[in-house]
Amino acid sequence: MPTLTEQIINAHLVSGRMVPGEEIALKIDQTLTQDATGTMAYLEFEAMGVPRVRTEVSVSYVDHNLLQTDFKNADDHRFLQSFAACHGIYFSPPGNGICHQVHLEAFGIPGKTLLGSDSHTPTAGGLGMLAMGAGGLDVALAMAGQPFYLLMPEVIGVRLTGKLPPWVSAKDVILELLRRLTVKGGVGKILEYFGPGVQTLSVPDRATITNMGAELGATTSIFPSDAMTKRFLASQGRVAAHRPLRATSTRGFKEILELDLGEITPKVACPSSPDSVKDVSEVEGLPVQQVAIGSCSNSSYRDLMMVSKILAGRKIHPLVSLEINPGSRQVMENMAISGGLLPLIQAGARIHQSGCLGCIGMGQAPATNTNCLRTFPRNFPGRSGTKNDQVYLVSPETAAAAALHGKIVDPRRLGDYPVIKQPREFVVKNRQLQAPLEPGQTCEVIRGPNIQPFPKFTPIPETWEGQVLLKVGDNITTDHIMPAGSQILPLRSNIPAISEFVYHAVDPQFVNRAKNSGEGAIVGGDNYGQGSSREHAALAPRFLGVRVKLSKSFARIHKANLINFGILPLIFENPADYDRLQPGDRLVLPDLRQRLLAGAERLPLMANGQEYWVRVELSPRHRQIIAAGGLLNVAGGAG
Ligand code: MIC
Ligand code: SF4
Repeated sequence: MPTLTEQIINAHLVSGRMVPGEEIALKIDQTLTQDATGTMAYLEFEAMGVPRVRTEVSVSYVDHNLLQTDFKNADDHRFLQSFAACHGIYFSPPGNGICHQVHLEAFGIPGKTLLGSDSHTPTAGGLGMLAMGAGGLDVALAMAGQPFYLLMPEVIGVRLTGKLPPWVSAKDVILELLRRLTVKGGVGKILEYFGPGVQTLSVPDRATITNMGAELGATTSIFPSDAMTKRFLASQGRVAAHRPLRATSTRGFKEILELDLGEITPKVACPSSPDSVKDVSEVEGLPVQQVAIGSCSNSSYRDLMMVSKILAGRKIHPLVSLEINPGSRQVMENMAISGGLLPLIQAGARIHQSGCLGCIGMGQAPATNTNCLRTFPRNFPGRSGTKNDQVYLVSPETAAAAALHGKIVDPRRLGDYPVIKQPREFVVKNRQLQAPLEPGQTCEVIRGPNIQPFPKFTPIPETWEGQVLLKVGDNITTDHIMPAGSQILPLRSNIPAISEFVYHAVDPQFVNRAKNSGEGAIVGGDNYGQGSSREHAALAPRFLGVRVKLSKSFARIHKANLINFGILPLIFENPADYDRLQPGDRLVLPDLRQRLLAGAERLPLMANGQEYWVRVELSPRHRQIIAAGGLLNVAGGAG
């Protein structure tokens, strides 16, 4: 069996053929959720009536909604904790760390499949897992023992040679790939890394690269499991989880990209897209007022120790606020033990609890008209919480250099490159993971008033009529559709309330228009719905009456979420028709239900009396779900 991807898929294949573009179903070994998507996912799991998860391991992390400005987040945390205890799920409490970092440390196993209700779940690909992001409902189904359906991706080989030069690190590798491939370059693909350069990268480095494969739109990214993987698992007290895995031939790669690590230079993704990549040297001198180091892409022990060594004995620039968000409690503890925390404190850093924090706008919003350097994976407009924000994505090395100088500086100017030694054995005994109760033990799920019942959705009508409610451009993110941040994230378990914020920053009138127009459609460009896995970006528009989305192409997870909640994703047969449709246009899809269920691959669409043609790229299973008005209407969701 040639590629590692094919080996793992083959071992988990429940149905379908491994032919790119065909629908396959995979057995899922492990699941993860985080709180912002997890509360809804567990409510959906509960609706399926399955008493205990049927996976090998399922973990519920609390890492996103850590601000407790009122009862809502705290209530959801209690719900998640009690729900996990009752249903066979491990629980990682607030402050314990970002789901992806903790999963690498405590649960990831090479060769296993992992489905997570977070788009950065592919982080675990750094350990040789086939790890994918999905909407909460798909994760709920996996917990209920159902397979995960996806289109078989093309496997792209990325052949790594050479070794990273000093001051260049894993973040620069993935930024280089984003420069080459853009935010839609990975759609429908899995990136599999191989070649002699692989062994020069540690597991956390690999995880930085697979993490931001999400920004390429890739289904996932994966590294082999080798001696480096074994060393990492041993350092976590889990050497027994190791097994060697690698591609045995390159025949299965659709294409091979060559990347000489030795040629990579420090990179920066400029505002406001992860693929607006330049060399750091091109933006040197730009004043910087905030530097934030953390997130699931760069907050491992190595990353923070690097920053600590760079700052040791120095003070940060007086006009810079340096925020340190450790990836996990374990990272913090081991930093403290090996003396890495003190230099950060003495240099003037603001050290926060472990979690997502400013990465998803939960605090740490930058000041107006200032530049901000972050080691995070995303810099979509306004995501930081500040309007017109100017967020640059960089490596920890480049971030630390800016914190010292108050401006962007090529880190290669800093002198000797610090050597970071990974502990042979991390102190792991304080992992604050709570195991579930044994079956049969009495337990109670605690629900606060923030949790509102799930809305009911109607099946698709025979003929659909509606109006174009909004027209947007290319690469619209789920942050545009359903923003996050401290005001909106606490409403994730209350669909009527969160729906008030759909397309909030793009068009503040959208919600009223949708509510007053009956059913409607949204018209989008290429790669519609890229970014986060949040199913609320489908669920909330659906609640407002959006039944159809028309675009030039869709991002994978968002398209799956649309289907799950009964929204019909249609593709312009002639992309130029995008220019002809306008907000307010009256649309009719004649005999929609019958055509959809009969398997029509193209549908006539009447708009203002003119006929257009749209493509339907849906499997028979998808068509059933959409016709029923959503997956939860199909035999309790387990269909
Ligand atoms: C993100 O980075 O955008 C998030 C917040 O982690 C999301 C999940 C969410 O919206 O809750 C993701 O990546 O899927
Ligand atoms: Fe959290 Fe940011 Fe990672 Fe999303 S990208 S999981 S918000 S740290």
